[in-house]
Formats: sequence, structure tokens, C-alpha cells
Amino acid sequence: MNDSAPETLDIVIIGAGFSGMYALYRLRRDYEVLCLEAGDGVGGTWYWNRYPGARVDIESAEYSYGFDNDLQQEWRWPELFAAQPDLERYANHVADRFALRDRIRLSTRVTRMRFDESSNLWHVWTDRGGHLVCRYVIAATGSLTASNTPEWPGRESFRGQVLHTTEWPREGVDFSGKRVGLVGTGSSGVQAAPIIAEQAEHLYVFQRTPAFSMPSGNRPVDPDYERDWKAHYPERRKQMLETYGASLVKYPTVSALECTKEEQERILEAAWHSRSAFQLLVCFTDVLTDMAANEVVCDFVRRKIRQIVKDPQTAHLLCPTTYPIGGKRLCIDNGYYPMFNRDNVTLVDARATPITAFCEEGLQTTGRTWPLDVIVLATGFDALTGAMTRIDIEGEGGLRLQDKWREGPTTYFGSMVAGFPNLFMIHGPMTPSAQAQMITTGEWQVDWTARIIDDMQREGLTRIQTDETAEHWWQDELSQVANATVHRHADSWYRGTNIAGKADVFMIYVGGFQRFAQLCTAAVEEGYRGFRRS
Ligand code: N01
Repeated sequence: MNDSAPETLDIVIIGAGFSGMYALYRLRRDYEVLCLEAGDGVGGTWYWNRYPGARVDIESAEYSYGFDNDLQQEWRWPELFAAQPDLERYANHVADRFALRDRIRLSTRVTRMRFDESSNLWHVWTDRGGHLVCRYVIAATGSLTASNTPEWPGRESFRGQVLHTTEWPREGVDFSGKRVGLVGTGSSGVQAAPIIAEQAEHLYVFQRTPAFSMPSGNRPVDPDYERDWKAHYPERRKQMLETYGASLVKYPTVSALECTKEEQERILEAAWHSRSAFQLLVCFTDVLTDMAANEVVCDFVRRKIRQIVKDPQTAHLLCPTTYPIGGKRLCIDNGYYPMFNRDNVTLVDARATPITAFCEEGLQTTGRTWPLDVIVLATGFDALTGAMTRIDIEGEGGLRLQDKWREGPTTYFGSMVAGFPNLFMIHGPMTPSAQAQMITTGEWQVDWTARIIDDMQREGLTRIQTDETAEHWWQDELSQVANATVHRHADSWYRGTNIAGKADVFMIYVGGFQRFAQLCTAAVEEGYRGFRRS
């Protein structure tokens, strides 16, 4: 594409993950739309994260599209919690079934964007030399897209292979006969470890902070379960949107502190077997709002760990003690704690003896060298803001998004940023993000955004923006609800504290999806409060 003849469109969507694909489906009827995708396939998160054991942590009956009833009636999930290959297959099926591919440009990364104030148009440039001009950009770039790689020196000296869970080779990796070092024990590490341990000669798990994890109880989908879901899909989808997490867990009525010990145990055991991390976190009314109530659940999980893991020292090291459960994302696993009973698995305390460097043989921690053939980095993401700030985005008056967000993101509903007209985000920072079931809430945000664009079109308007007053209002709402929870007591990607030098700002709306949706809807219906349209 030569720069003198940019391609002209109504809307550019960035990302062909689940939200981007739905945005394309929803908007292509009425607009000239093009979706740009950095990967060479669709599926977003479920395209990139193809490490062994990668699977969703919410039941697939819920974690799937609801916009087309025929799709949800026809599609069959083989397991309760779909594995990455099935999620990627589903994404491809949707792309084909709804004929989306001709408007998706793969292997095309957006590198730069500039808003032209005189025409109210965005200019978008790609790494393939493309230059597009459009009225609106919808960034469906995902909350967990930009990977985080620790900057230890000496990587080039290591004789073996280094892999990151977020950029896994398509052809897979054979760990047979290999000494593998796995760094990181968040959701990715906890899922990958048991599968690697089955193959590897020896697995060394480098743990800096122990995770809280619960068993998924994953199994093949039972025909009665599937029939029941398919008989009730429309009303269940509607019900989901009326809940805190867009998920049909049982919401509690009783405080942990008001129960007898016996009642507590009965409720906790039921939640442990519920297959839902949300369920464990909402098994009492106050798990996420009261540290004493939270400790009741922490203590329960720590007792589970000690029952499962036979070596007392390993069990002790695996027990989280420094932050509340749910303060960071609770993991769901398939055999993580039992894996530590294997002879070929060693837990390394990377808190007491931090990793300092790669070396020729493997990894260097303070005090010793760990000889390894493969190093797997399950070290997470520059979450929520990373996907956006890695694009050079210039708004009004030369304002750059990286600069505007240096002290943390500012947004209105996680959707718009003051100074960046006609740019919308889906699952942006300050939305409920991973605190709610993301396919369903992504569909909701796309519909809300499409409605705004439709209104603009119908009313003959060309520019919509928010302002700093609206951003402050949203920040206050977000902080108020966050400060009433236990989240402030945990370091996590929710706060950006997992990335050295990143501003420590809580970036997820934890007031519940239903409240988020009500506030977004009210703002639009009550005269576009917080927006300026012209
Ligand atoms: O990343 P994380 P993730 N030295 O940030 C460690 C979603 N997800 O990819 O906690 C040593 O949670 C770091 O240690 P610490 C889900 O929302 C979902 O696992 O910072 N260790 C931590 O243990 C999840 O929350 C699914 O002390 C270092 C780990 O790396 C989110 O993605 C599956 C280190 C990173 O954990 C992110 O999960 C997978 C260092 N220098 C992911 N740097 C499902 O649906 C980092 N670490 C199931």
C-alpha cells in the first residue's frame, strides 16, 4: 500500500480475537469495516496462548458467544472447560460460519495511529506498509496481550531453548528427556506445569509468589448437561448479564464471620467442588471485602494444599500467606498440587533466592546454577494497557497515549480516553475485564459501542469524545469500589505491580458487571452524559 493512496473505511477494528470478530460481525452490515490482526490466525488470546494445558477457567457453556442462537445450539464443546485447540477451532468456525474472513487482514500489526482534527478521521499505519483512513477505530486488543519477559542478562549465552507461554510454537514442544525450568506460577504456569511434568525428565518450578489454585474438575461434557444448557440458553445468557461476573454462580447470602465452623466447612467444600473460581470467591458475602472473612477461605485452601502435597516443606512453600485470596486472579488447575508428589518435580523458592541471570547451562539464582535444557517463561503480561501503549497513538494536539497514561490509565468506562476522539476500546483498562466472563461482556461492550456509532451516523455527527471531568468521575467510581475490596492488599497485574516501573494503579472495575452495564447504558440514554458529540 503506498502512502499517497490510503485505504478509506468507516471503521477499523484492531484484533480478531473474540470481541474483535463479534465487532466485525455486528458492524459490517452497515459500515465499511476492516479488522487488522497481528497473528496469522483468528482467536486472539486463544490463538497466541497455545502452551500445553492452556484451557479456559470458566465453563465453556458460559464462555462462548451468545449472539446467535443457532451457533450455540449447534456447537458442541467436548469438555466442560475447553482446551486451547477447541477454543481456536471455535474461533475459526465462527469466522467461517459468519463469513468474516474477507474483512480480516491477518499478519498485520497496527504500529501507529494519528487523529486528524480537521477531518475527524483516524489514520492507521501497519507493519506491512498499510495506511488506512477511517472515522472510528475500535481497539479490541485484549486485556492480556502484551507479554512480560524478565530482563535477566545472559539470554544469548544459554545453550538451550527459551519459550514464553504467550508465544508458543504452533508445532508444539517435545519435553521428553529434557530438564525444564518453568518460571512463574500464575494461571499459565499452574496449567502448563502438570503437562510438562508428565513428559520431562525433570521439571523445576521457580516460584516467586505461590498461587491460590482450585481444581477445575474438568471432564467430558455429559449429554444431559449439554441438553439442559441448550434448552435454556436464551434465558441463561440474559441472566448472566444481570450478575456480578456475567456468570451463573450461586451468589451468597451469608457472611463467613456469622457462620459456625461446621457451616463454613460445608459451604467451602461445596465451593471447592463447584468447578468455578468465582464460586469460591463469592461463597460468603464478604470474601472479597473483609480480610477476616477472606482469611477463612485462605485457611481452607492452605489446608487443602497440605492435605494434597506430601512433602511438608514443599507444601509449606506452596501455601500463600502474603495476600488475600482473590486479591489476584485465583487459578483453576488440573492436577497442579498433586504434581508436586512426583519424583521428577522440584519446587524452587525464587523469592528467597531470586533468579538473577540466564547462563550457559540454564538459570542462575543467588547462590547456585540450575542446569536446564528448556526454560519456559510463564511470566505473564503487561496487562490492560500494554496492548495499547505499544502502538504509537497520537490524539488531539499531538497528545500521545503513552504519555497520557504514564501515571496510569484514565478512561471513561474503559471505553474512551479524553484527547482521543472516535477511538473506542473493548475490554480496555478500567472495565470489569477478567473480573467477569469475557466473551459475554465483550459482546455487550461491542453492542453498546455499535449503538453509539449508529446514533452518530443517524444524527449526521462525525466526532465523539469524552473529557477529563468524565474520566475523573469514572476514576472515582472505580476507586471507591476497589477500595472497598481486598484487592488493594495484593500485588498483581490488576494493579500493574507485576511490571517494573509501571504505575501502581488499580485498573479493573470491580463494582460488578451489572452495575458497569447499567452505568454505561444510563450515560448514553440520559443525553450522552460524559461525551461530547459534534
Ligand atoms: O501471568 P501472571 P499468567 N522472577 O502475571 C512470575 C489469564 N489467564 O500468564 O507473582 C520470578 O498471573 C510471577 O511472580 P509474582 C488470567 O486472568 C487465564 O499466569 O510476580 N517469577 C507470577 O507467578 C491470569 O491472571 C487462563 O511474584 C516471576 C508469574 O510469573 C492472567 O491471564 C490461563 C518473574 C506470572 O503470573 C495472567 O496469567 C492463563 C521474575 N522475574 C492466563 N516475573 C485461564 O483461563 C514474573 N514472575 C485458565
